[in-house]
Amino acid sequence: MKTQQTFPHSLSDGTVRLFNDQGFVVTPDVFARAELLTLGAAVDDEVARRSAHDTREVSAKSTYEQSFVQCMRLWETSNTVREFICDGRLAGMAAQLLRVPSVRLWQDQALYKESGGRETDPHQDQTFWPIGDAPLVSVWIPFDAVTHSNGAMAYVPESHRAGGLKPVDITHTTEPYDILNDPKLAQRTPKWMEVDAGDMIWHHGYTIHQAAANTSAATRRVFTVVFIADGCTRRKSWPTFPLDRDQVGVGDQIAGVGMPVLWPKPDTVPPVPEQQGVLLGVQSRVV
Ligand SMILES: O=C(O)CCC(=O)C(=O)O
Repeated sequence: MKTQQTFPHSLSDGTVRLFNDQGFVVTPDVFARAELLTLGAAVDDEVARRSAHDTREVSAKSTYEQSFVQCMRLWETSNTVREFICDGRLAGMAAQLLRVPSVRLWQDQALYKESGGRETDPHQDQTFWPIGDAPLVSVWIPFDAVTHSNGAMAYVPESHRAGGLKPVDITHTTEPYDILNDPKLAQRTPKWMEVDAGDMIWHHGYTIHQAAANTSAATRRVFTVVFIADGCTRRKSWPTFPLDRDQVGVGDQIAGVGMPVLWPKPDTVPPVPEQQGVLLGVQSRVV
C-alpha cells in the first residue's frame, strides 16, 4: 500500500472553495519561469512537427480549424511534456480542486490560436464524453500573456452547477447550440480572464467557457491538461478515443495505459500506449 503523499503544490482552502463555488479559478506561479519556457519550447516543437505539412492560410481552414491548431496527447510523443504532466504538481492540484483522493489523465492538448483565428464557441467539455457526472477538471496553461485581443478565455460563473446541458458542436458539423441562452442557467454573463504567462486557469468539466478571436499578430500559445477522478465508469457507447483505445466498455471502470493514474504520483513515469491517434486535429475514433 502506498503511504500518503504530500502535495508538491498545496492549494489554499480559499482557492479550492472558489473553484467549487464559481467553477473556475486562477493559480499563479506553479511553474518557475524557466520551466514554463522549457515546456513552451517542447509544445512549440510538437505543434511545429505535427502541423508542418499543413500550409493553409487560416481563412482556408474549416470553421473549427480556424479556432485553433489542435495537437492532442503530446505526453505520448514528447518526453519533456510527459515529465511535466507526470511530476505530480498538476495532478495533485487537480485532486485537491476536485476533492478526490486520486486522478487519472484524461487528455492533454496544445490549442494554438493563430493570428486571425476565430473565437472558440461557448461550450461545456464534459458533455463531449460518455462519462456522466465524473469529477473532471481542466487546466489551461498559456505560455504568453493573454488578453481579449489575442484569445483570452471567459467562463460563466456557477454554470457548472447546472450539470450537463445540451452538447455544443464546436466543430460546426452541425449548428452549435446557443448554450449561453440555456434556460437552466442562473447566470449567463461570461467573465473574461486576462492572465499573465505563468498563470493557469482551472475549470470544472461542466463550466461553460469560450475564447475570444485572436486579432493580434502572434499565435496564442496554450497547453491544456484534463484530469478525471479515478474510479469512474463509462456510461455510453459513442466513439471516444481514449476509452476505445483501452477497450473500456459501457459500465467498465475508466482505466488503461492511455489514462494513467497521476495522483498519487506514480513511482516511475508511466509508459505511453503503443497505438497513437491522429497527430493533428481532434482524436475521436481509433483508426
Ligand atoms: O483555448 C481555447 O480556445 C479553448 C479552450 C477550451 O475550450 C478548453 O480548454 O476546454
